[in-house]
Amino acid sequence: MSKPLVGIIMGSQSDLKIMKEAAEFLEEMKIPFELTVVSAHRTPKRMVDYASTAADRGLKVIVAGAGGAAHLPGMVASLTTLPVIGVPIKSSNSIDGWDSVLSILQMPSGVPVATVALNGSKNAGILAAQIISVADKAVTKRLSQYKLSLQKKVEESFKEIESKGWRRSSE
Ligand code: RP5
Repeated sequence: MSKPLVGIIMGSQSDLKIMKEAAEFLEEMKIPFELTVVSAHRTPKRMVDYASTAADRGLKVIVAGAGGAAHLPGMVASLTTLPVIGVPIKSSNSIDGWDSVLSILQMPSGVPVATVALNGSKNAGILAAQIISVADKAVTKRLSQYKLSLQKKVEESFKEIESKGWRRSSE
């Protein structure tokens, strides 16, 4: 099996229902990844070990998801030079989701985390694939096909809507 290029980590197993969307996209793009639970608050030593060895283990990008007081993505970013994509998760301990969005988004200058939307794990997988594609033409090709499929879906939807004969109000 090929060595993982993307590390997907999350603060709790309860995050998996959201985080699996990143994994599924990477599978679709045939990008090897690893997926595990690393908690900033409950397993801090594991977090330090994971983040500080990630680059030497061959990972190219880390996707980190957490809810509530979501410190995992930022702390991991402080321990590695790899790009870190943060996924805020609306979890059982979230107030309304803004708590984890802001915890992940509002990083101090010098320690960026590329933050996707609340529960936006699929976009995190897409962004990770785009980072990998910079040095991998086969992934670039698969991503182009994916983007084309998005375009086709919208084309089909506007053709269907327009076929109903509705007109714009200015016409
Ligand atoms: C966060 O607390 C985790 O990332 C999760 O989103 C949330 C709740 O964790 P559990 O109580 O479900 O383990 O650290």
